[in-house]
This record gives sequence, C-alpha cells and structure tokens, in this order.
Amino acid sequence: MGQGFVSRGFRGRRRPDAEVADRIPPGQYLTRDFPVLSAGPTPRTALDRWDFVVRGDVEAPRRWTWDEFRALPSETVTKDIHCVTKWSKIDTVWEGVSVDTLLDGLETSADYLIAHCDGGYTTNLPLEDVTGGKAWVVFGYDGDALEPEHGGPARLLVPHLYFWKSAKWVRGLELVGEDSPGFWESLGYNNYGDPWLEQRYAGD
Ligand SMILES: Nc1nc2c(c(=O)[nH]1)N[C@H]1C(S)=C(S)[C@@H](COP(=O)(O)O)O[C@H]1N2
Ligand SMILES: [Mo]
Repeated sequence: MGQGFVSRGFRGRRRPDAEVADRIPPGQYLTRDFPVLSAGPTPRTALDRWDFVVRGDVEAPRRWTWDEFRALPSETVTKDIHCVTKWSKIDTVWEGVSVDTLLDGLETSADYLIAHCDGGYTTNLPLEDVTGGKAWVVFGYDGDALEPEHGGPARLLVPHLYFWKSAKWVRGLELVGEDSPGFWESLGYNNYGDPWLEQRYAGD
C-alpha cells in the first residue's frame, strides 16, 4: 500500500462541510473542536459518593449508586450537538443509559422535569423530550470516560435541543407537574431551545 492511500484515508475521515450542510441548523457553524462552556468551576465528585436520583412526582424515588448505574443497560449513540453560542459538532459518539431505562415502568402524572447537577446548575425539559429514545445520561465520550470538563462522571445528553439542556455533572431528575425555568432559562434563554427554530432567547 502506497503513501497516497494512507494520507487519503486520513483525509477521508473528515467530511467536507458541504456534505453536512443540511445537518447544521440556521445561524450555526461547524466546529471540529469540543469547546468547554461551564457557568462555574468543574465539580469533582468521587464516584463512591456519586449517586443518581429520580424523584419528585413519583410513588417512590429511584436511586442508583455509581456501580448500580453502570450496571444498567447502556448504549452507544452518535449524535450532532448544537450550542447556542453557535457552534455545532457532528457525529459525536457517546455511551450512556437511555432516560427511558431510568424511567421504565415509573408511574407519574408529571409533564416536566428539572435536571439537577453538582454545582447547582439546573435545566428544565418537557418529559416527552427526554423519553422515546431522545435523551441519555452519558458517562462515555468518543470511546473514553467522559472528561470532568465535559460533565464527567455523567451528563445529560439531549441532542435535539440546544446544548445547554445537556446538563453536565447531572445527579438527578426531578419530575414536576408544572414547568419552571432552569439556570439559563431564567436568565433570558429560551424555555425550550429548538436549534432548528433558532429558539435562542425568550421570545424567539
Ligand atoms: N452543570 C452544567 N451543565 C451545563 C453547563 C453548565 O454551565 N453547568 N453549560 C451548558 C452549556 S451552555 C453548554 S453549551 C454545554 C457545554 O458542554 P461542553 O462544555 O461539554 O461543551 O453544557 C451545558 N451544561
Ligand atoms: Mo451553551
């Protein structure tokens, strides 16, 4: 095999921008980097003190230790992500537990949830936007453990909404009957955040 084949193969791993243009929402640009956006310091919770809780409007709260959480069925998903600061990143590869798995069989009359994180960050979501194969609690990125800066040990991944909904260092989901704005949502960002409708700010 000649040198030409090898370098061509390397270049071939990068898709030309035109090929993915229809995957980039309005006002966004494609990046190959993975920017870090955190409203505060990176929390570092030891795994033996980490747990994940589903609570709120449920008959009995559910709680998993790290080991229990990692024993849940997990999946690898490849998704495009879109940050409200206008970068989009395509074909990001994550490993985690589907929110469907976490809520499986749970009885609730809640229509919304609030994701709670180490460090105090919150974000609100309609329950229907995290069920039906649309959201995961991920602990792996690109074949490795999710780095602390990107939300490790675990973050929410809700790729069809702007990336601020993908709460880093997530520790629990609170099921609620009434919607209430999370951290960015109460600071003027859109309550829902559909990147294809450019719902960046309140009123968009
Ligand atoms: N806990 C927490 N989660 C968070 C944030 C944050 O500041 N704290 N920032 C949000 C925003 S605005 C974005 S764009 C993404 C950034 O994720 P990244 O740093 O892995 O790129 O995380 C989201 N989740
Ligand atoms: Mo963001």
